[in-house]
Amino acid sequence: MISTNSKDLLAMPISDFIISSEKVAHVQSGNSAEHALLVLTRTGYSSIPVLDLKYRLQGLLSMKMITESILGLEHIEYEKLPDIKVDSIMEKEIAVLKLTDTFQRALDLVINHAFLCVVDEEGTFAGILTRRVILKQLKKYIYQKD
Ligand code: 2BA
Repeated sequence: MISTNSKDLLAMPISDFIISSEKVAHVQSGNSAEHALLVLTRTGYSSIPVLDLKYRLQGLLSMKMITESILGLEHIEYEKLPDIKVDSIMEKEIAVLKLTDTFQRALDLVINHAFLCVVDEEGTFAGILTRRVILKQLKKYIYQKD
């Protein structure tokens, strides 16, 4: 049976838990793959959001997407990096949360995604919700129950 506490948690809006946009490393869709590679390497994150000039969410970019874009038959073609644009290699079909979504929807989605991008009603990027934050909240509620 689900405890009252857990029900409360599941119904909570995610807005309380997000890492706000200014703290999230991102790239712009018009950036080159070379720039994106630098951002990913310097921040240490394996995947980051892609935004347009108006801060609207466009997709996700990972190290794997960059590597695959320069994989030749015999060797990795690093010299191509400056000519490849982020929007031609990013993942566009991504799971997205709205600021008004509940913790329950986020919990369902973080099973398959390490983090989720959050947008406002206009599609402007508001931040991310990470698996780490979700697990910390769950832990808090489970221990409270005991
Ligand atoms: P990953 O980069 O694969 O990181 C997996 C986990 O490793 C992170 O889990 C975090 O616990 C740790 N970690 C990795 N890089 C870190 C760093 N530079 N500083 C501190 N901890 C680091 P979560 O915190 O749950 O994050 C899940 C995913 O969300 C990350 O996967 C990354 O793709 C994205 N992410 C998290 N914070 C971000 C930020 N500030 N900017 C951009 N993307 C972020």
